[in-house]
Amino acid sequence: MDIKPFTAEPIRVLAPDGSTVENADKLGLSKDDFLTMYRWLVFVRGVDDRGYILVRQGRAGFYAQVAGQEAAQVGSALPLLKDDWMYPDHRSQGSMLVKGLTATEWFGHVLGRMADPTQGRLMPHGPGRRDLHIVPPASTVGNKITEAVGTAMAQRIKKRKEVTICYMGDGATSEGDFHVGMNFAAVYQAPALLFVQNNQYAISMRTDQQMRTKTIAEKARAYGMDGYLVDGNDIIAVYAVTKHCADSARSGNGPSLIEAFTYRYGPHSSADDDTRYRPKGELEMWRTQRDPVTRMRKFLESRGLWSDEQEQKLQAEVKAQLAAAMEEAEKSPVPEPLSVFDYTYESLTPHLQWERKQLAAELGV
Ligand SMILES: Cc1ncc(C[n+]2csc(CCOP(=O)(O)OP(=O)(O)O)c2C)c(N)n1
Repeated sequence: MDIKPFTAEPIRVLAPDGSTVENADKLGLSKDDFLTMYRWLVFVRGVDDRGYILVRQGRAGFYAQVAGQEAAQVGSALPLLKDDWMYPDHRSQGSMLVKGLTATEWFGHVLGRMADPTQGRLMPHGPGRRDLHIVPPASTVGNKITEAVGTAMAQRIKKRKEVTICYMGDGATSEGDFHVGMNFAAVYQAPALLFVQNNQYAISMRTDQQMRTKTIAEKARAYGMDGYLVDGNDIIAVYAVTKHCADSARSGNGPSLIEAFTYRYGPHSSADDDTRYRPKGELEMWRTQRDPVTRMRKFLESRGLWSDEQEQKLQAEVKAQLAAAMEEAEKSPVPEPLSVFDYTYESLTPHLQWERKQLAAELGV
């Protein structure tokens, strides 16, 4: 398959009904690769459903679902190598799971338990894992883009082969950080993949209210890098485009911008009411006609690779796996209150020493 930048229409392998519009066999993917993709899609949706339930049950305070965007997340994380760097944003848990964060760690994070690799310290949706090169996202939209490009530049200077992927939403591309990051990445030919999940909304603001170009991908041209528009609900296409850009960056050909055109099913977060700004019928159309999980399943079925029995077995496996992960996360203790002072400064500033003393007195420890 010839992967070209700046296409007018999104790059696509699978049509919404699961039939192929490109020769999927030319990508060098095996039957097992396709099955792995599908299993991840089902797993990520399962994690997300359960994560959101925690908020509905009053056991967690905040959740931002990835439902609808699973193909963009899984498809872009699968081609990465173990030591590649990942800068997720606040809606990237699917990609983090593929990179190696466990479901127990994710639920532990949502519940603020010690099972969270960052021990309940960071903002919701902000875990990371040093050994997996997952850098925790920050709450400020777009502010990790320059850091990610810096990490990519560092790999180049050190003559290392790791690439850096930076996830952002369409809203983040309206921030100054995006433009600074794009320029630096191109000028220094950083091995960076700037991956935009264009779910068409920044909370309630539609993309046509925040930019004048038709696509985000075309902005790459102005910085001197390639920009790829891909159907973000087609996992095979997302995989192929991301792999293409990762290979290119790894071979010293610099950065790429990828726009995965997709849609989120849930509200922006558990604190949002999306019925106030979505046009009637839009959500239903995406959910029933464009779903990334159903699309991949239909593709597998059309090749005789998947049956109802296999589906039932997989759903049961994922259910059991996630129930065990949730149990483990819930068993994990909450962090010691005084530990809030640990790990940020090597030695506490006088003010923090005073605050620590106050809290210790309050707690009677
Ligand atoms: C600098 C900054 N401005 C505003 C906000 C409030 N805010 C949080 S998420 C968000 C929308 C982000 O939209 P997008 O980048 O498209 O990602 P999505 O949530 O759709 O995945 C906004 C405006 C913020 N956190 N930081």
